[in-house]
Amino acid sequence: MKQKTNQITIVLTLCLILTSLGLNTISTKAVASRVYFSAISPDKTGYAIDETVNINIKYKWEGLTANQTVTIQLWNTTELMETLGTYTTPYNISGTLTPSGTQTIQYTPTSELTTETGSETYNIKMLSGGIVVDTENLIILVADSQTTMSITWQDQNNDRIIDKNELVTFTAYINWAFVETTEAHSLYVNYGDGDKLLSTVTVTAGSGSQTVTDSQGFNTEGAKTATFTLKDATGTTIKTSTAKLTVGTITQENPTPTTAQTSIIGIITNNWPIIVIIGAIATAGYIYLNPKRR
Ligand SMILES: [Ca+2]
Repeated sequence: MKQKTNQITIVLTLCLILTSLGLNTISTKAVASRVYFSAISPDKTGYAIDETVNINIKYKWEGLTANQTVTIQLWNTTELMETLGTYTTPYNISGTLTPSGTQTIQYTPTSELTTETGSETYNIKMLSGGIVVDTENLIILVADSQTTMSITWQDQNNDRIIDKNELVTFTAYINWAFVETTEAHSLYVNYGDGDKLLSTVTVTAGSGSQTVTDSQGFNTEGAKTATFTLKDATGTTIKTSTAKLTVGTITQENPTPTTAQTSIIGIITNNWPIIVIIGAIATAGYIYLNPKRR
């Protein structure tokens, strides 16, 4: 009788084990319901002082069986700055069910994120029922305005020899970035006989470029200069660039830079604050992760 009881106990135990294994298999097959950030980024790689920041937030949801509303908050390192908004997953729209999906929404914070130059890290938090369910970093780079100007020239018959009274066409390439507000500038040229107003250059907010050309002949041989000066509305010099050339039967050494070369130089020059900041972050990270190397 005792032996039979033992057999029943073993069978029941096996049944329990098998049942729990079965339940585990079922529960791991079910997709956990969740809403989370799949990507967060500012709408620009760098901002001018006081420029408006837009934040692109991409949501994903999966395994939902009902609509889920989450609250999105902007935090600095220690405290809540503002609630950016709420987002309700469109699980059930007029009977069409989407248990998983993706949505991108842009938020414009009212908090001032661009008052100082440099790099600042913020946190974007997602809350559901008062509990933080996801957090992502948001890095905002703010840079001082940058303006570059380069000058190229081309003689009329393009043999790089400037004859007396041969017309030379000068081109000024002006590039700018991280400019706070649009402002009218003036471009002057001086061929050795005083400043001459060439053109108005509208330096637009953000980044941009403009080229200005002018032609000039020289009625004497020898060393000449063409100095281009960009001034703002108050008459303050923003940038000066000088082309040096020789009039007479001398082949000039410098080849004319192409527009492409100029723009690559411009890109590097215009983005140097970001390159420096990224380099500093990378170096700090390397030192932090490799303390034994110090
Ligand atoms: Ca020539």
